[in-house]
Amino acid sequence: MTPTLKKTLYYDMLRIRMIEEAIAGRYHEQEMRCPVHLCIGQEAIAVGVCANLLKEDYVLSTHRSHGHYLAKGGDLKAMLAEIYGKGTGCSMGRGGSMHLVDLDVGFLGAIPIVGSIIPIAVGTAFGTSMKGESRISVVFIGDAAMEEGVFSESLNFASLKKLPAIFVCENNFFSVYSPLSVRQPAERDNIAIAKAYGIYTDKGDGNDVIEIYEKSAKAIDNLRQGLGPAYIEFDTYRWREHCGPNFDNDIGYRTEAEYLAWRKRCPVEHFERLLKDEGILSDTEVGEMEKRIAAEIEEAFHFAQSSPFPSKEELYPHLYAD
Ligand SMILES: Cc1ncc(C[n+]2csc(CCOP(=O)(O)OP(=O)(O)O)c2C)c(N)n1
Repeated sequence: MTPTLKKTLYYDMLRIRMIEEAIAGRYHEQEMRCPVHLCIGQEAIAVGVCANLLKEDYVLSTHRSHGHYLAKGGDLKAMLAEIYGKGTGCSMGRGGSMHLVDLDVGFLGAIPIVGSIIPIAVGTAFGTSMKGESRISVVFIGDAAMEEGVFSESLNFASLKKLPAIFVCENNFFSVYSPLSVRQPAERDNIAIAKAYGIYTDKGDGNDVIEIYEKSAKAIDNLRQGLGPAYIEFDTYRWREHCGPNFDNDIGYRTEAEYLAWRKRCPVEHFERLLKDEGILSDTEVGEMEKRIAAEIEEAFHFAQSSPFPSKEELYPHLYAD
């Protein structure tokens, strides 16, 4: 991996972190009136996977999609405007944080109904393969989506047709307040389940962007050579509450000690230390990056806040009713 690529991975993770922190910091102003599912702590997976993709490849995601949208190159101004409910938002202010889309960069969409994006991604991969296109479809899911029936049907069909689809599971161990232990039998092994469908599988550390990049590169490489779909799972941890800007380690479903153990392994700080040890990154460069990102964020928030709300007339177009 070249120093330039390593720096890009670092920059992209730092950028997502700073954007998510900025949303968290301004959420109390009550101008962003949709729920937000922040990905702070999980940035490395979005960045490591998407760094392997071409612009024409497709990405699909869930309720926790800010990082995926940004890592695929989604427009920041349009994302923030969407969260503010403005007409300049990427879904024209109708969708909010959970319905991001940027077709220009292949971010096909995000759906918050758990598991529902999986068959859509498989359909997308089916469509592109029928058309003879070379692009691949990557779908990000959480561990709870594995419990939905469509997960099984989708993997079966993707495997049968050797579709160009990559399933990336961000296993953060919780579905809202429910840990894996109350949702899945202890002996359940997601990798074995995915493997049973005859697809390529791998598992890795969701805090290690290089490992994520390399493991997804291998899966994508297999796929581009026609070897069929892949399921890759990365262990990770969401730092903030399930939905919203706050920390909720005090309410009892997980412990502060567990959070702090993951916090200590911060994917951004960990990678920054590594690059500094390797002599690739300096304090000055980090400072410059932070300054550049902060200016971009400021400009995007200004755009979002100063954009108009959609007019009443804009309510009716794009509905399926007459
Ligand atoms: C079918 C369905 N059931 C329940 C919900 C409510 N819900 C929203 S997010 C969520 C947790 C999803 O957990 P996971 O898929 O692991 O993603 P994470 O939030 O941990 O990133 C639940 C249960 C939903 N949106 N859809």
